[in-house]
Amino acid sequence: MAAGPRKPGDGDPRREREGGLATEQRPKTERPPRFKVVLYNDDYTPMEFVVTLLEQVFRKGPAEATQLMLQIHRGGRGIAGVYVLQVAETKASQVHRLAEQRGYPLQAGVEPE
Ligand code: TYC
Repeated sequence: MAAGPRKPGDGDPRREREGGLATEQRPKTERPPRFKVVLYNDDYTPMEFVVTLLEQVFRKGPAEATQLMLQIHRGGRGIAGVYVLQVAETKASQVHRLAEQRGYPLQAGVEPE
């Protein structure tokens, strides 16, 4: 029997359903996973430095940066931002590099959202 090109309707009805609309309906809009950049409190990093870092690295406005710094100061840690993995890791590295340049022990971590 000659095997010509397969057309819709000439196959196994189970396969027909699998290849049909039912499996095509989910739009391909899956988001990549996101990661939190967490800043930790310590006793030595100056408040003003943390505020400036939140403004420059995490693009916070002055009021939000100040509130977040105080929240970290009082609560021990806080979320500076949420990003795709590569961006989160870059920002955590920037925190460490800038703090190290000034001799401050400020620590940042990356956690799944
Ligand atoms: N606790 C620091 C101080 O009193 C300020 C500080 C805030 C440090 C937030 C780190 O992530 C931090 N100077």
